[in-house]
Amino acid sequence: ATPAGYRALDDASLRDFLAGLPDLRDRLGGRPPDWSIIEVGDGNLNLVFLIDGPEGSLCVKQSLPYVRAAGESWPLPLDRAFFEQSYYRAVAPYSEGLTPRFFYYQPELYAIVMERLSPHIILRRGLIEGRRYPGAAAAVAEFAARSTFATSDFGATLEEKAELMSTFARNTSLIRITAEVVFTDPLANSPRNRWTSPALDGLAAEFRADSALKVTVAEWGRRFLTEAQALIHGDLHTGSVMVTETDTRVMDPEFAFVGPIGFDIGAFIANLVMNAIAQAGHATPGDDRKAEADWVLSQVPVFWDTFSSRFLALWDEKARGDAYPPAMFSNPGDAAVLAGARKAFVDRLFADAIGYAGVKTIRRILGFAHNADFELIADPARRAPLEAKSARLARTFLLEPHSFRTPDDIVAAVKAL
Ligand code: ADP
Ligand code: SR1
Ligand code: MG
Ligand code: MG
Ligand code: MG
Repeated sequence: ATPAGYRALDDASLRDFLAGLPDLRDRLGGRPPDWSIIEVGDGNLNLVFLIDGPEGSLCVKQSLPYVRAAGESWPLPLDRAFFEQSYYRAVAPYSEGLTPRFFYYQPELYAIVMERLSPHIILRRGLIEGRRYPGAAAAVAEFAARSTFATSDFGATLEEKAELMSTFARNTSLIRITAEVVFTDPLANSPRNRWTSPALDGLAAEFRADSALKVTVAEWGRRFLTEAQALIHGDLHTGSVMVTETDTRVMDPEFAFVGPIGFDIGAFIANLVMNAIAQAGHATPGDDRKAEADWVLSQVPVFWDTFSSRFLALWDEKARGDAYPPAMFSNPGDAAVLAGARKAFVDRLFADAIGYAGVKTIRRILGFAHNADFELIADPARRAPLEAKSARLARTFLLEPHSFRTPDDIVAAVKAL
């Protein structure tokens, strides 16, 4: 049952709620009737309000007791807001300027008050419009490197990591959503699945009949549930990043838990690749989108190279955890061998990212939650071939992973499609 103190906020109750919080009221300025409030949630799960006052603005995000994109027939516990604010607090020391500023959490309302990002837009939307964001991939990579290194067994003590594991292991409602809608459903006969039909009926049946593909996805699902490497964002697609041409913020971390780093890295890579493939579907006479597709694809190596070099640099500068403990490697002769072992670990993260990128792509084409990159291509006759190309590339990621040793291998494979 919905907790007694909870009510879904509306214009009047949100005004009252903020009016009772002096610091936030001061940020907005004026009096409550002077504030303008709009609900802008366009995600799959939650309510999001933007509040503008004479002196400033705020954003309030609130859990609903169901999956917004499905309606009340798909109930969902409210506690995702608790985990979202826990994540913002946990990564705050490492993410200055790379997330919205977190201001306040109201536990009975499951409501988070944070900085309203403006004039930022969702990265995915900007890319679909053919815009370029020169610093975005590197900023997301910097964020991922800092937040995962600091919460890994290399950057945190085992006690610190145990604390994170104990908090975020309870984010089971959302971990279950990922287990089901990302890993299980797309290759099973789930009534929640959908695809561009009838054009992709054959592809969907072929994928569901592919035992080798299913075993591989199941193995990545096992790793997702068992490899507690670091505190990860858990939903790091291009719709979880807001940008201007000069500023990038990672947001919407409600799926956070201590899991495999490659899951976040693979999510971001998969979403860049899907956007690049989808560009042709947004072409108009006089704007073929080829240069835009190439540019988006060029951000895959930027993203990986920044992530891997920053993760390794942090390991060099800030090793203090209980895995590869610095005390074991105090001989001058240890340095080169240790550097090689660290590089090998990061290379394994790339291999993990390829696997998760494959899984995360297939779910967007055959599963419940599709992405705007493809969905905004209105004509199914244009959309389906691009979705099919993405799905087949994803299958290659999963079944021929050794063909993808570097990000340039991904770029070459997309260009060869
Ligand atoms: P969901 O968890 O339901 O996906 P999101 O956190 O992704 O919700 O937010 C949904 C939308 O609300 C975003 O796509 C964005 O347009 C807007 N939004 C979210 N947070 C902010 C913010 N801090 N500032 C401005 N707009 C925001
Ligand atoms: C039922 S929720 C579907 C998806 O929306 C979220 O943004 C996550 O990506 C989740 O898998
Ligand atoms: Mg979202
Ligand atoms: Mg979300
Ligand atoms: Mg052009």
